[in-house]
Amino acid sequence: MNNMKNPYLSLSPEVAKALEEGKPVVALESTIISHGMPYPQNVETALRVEQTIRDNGAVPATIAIIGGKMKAGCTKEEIEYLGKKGQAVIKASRRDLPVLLARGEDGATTVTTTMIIASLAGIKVFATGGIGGVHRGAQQTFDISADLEELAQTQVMVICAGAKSILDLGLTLEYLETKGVPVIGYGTDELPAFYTRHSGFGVDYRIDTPEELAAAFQAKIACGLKGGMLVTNPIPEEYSMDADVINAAIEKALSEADKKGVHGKQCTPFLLAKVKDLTGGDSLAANIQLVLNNARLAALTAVALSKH
Ligand code: PSU
Ligand code: MN
Repeated sequence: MNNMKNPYLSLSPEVAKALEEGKPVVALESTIISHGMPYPQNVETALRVEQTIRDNGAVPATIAIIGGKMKAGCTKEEIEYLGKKGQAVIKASRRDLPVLLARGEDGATTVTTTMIIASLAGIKVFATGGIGGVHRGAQQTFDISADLEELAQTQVMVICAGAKSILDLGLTLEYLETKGVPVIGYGTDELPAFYTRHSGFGVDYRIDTPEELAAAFQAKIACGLKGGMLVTNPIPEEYSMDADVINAAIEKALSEADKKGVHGKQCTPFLLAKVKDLTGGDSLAANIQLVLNNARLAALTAVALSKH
């Protein structure tokens, strides 16, 4: 661990103490706050997620870049600040870190940068909603999220609700296979598709308990295998959306993005916001529930991992 030596890394006192004592800690990303949900539901959700992690025995560490520091453990005020500023905060991926840190700027961390900072801090488990992946049409656009490369190289377990079908799920799985990232279904053999429990694509392994998730990741760490593990946790049945409704909204959002020529880092936030508008907020409600569900599983898994 090099958190003492890195002048850009700043742990909150609570997170620092928990890590020192070997207590379970769960990392949380901040792009989901600034770019993934509208204000004020983004801030409310971020705080509920933190509470859920506490209720299940772990310490939450919301991760962001504030004033050129990589923070592991944001304050309530910092979460409120990121949530209010929304899309005006820079969405920070791996390539953005050097300049943002050198300039003392702020940035909302994606799955990629949250994994990097979690790993620097010594946090092994990270809960979020959805990950980036291979976009539809990537054969032409080359639009493949840096999240997949990070999963290939940084040793953090990422617990999500699968990937949205704004992506090409089949190609996303192929990419993860090539990169040697285990894709686990929690209580399922099928990759969940974020808003719905089914995608038609199989996962590598089904695991049914937090203890077994922890044991598998511990084995990876013990062998010094670089890279993470992707745990896909289906949205609870009662909150899952009608597949036809959500797929129609996704198709519409994709064709609008295409018409407007949306590309690069704007692509994912544009599609997320469009889908939310088109489904009249139902997708937001589902989004909130699946994040809470992932936070709970992440906390239980971090607890199990802390016993290894
Ligand atoms: N997918 C979601 N919600 C999100 C994101 C993706 O369902 O909030 C965010 C995450 O921060 C993810 C990032 O890491 O978008 C991926 O962006 P891109 O596709 O530009 O790599
Ligand atoms: Mn992209």
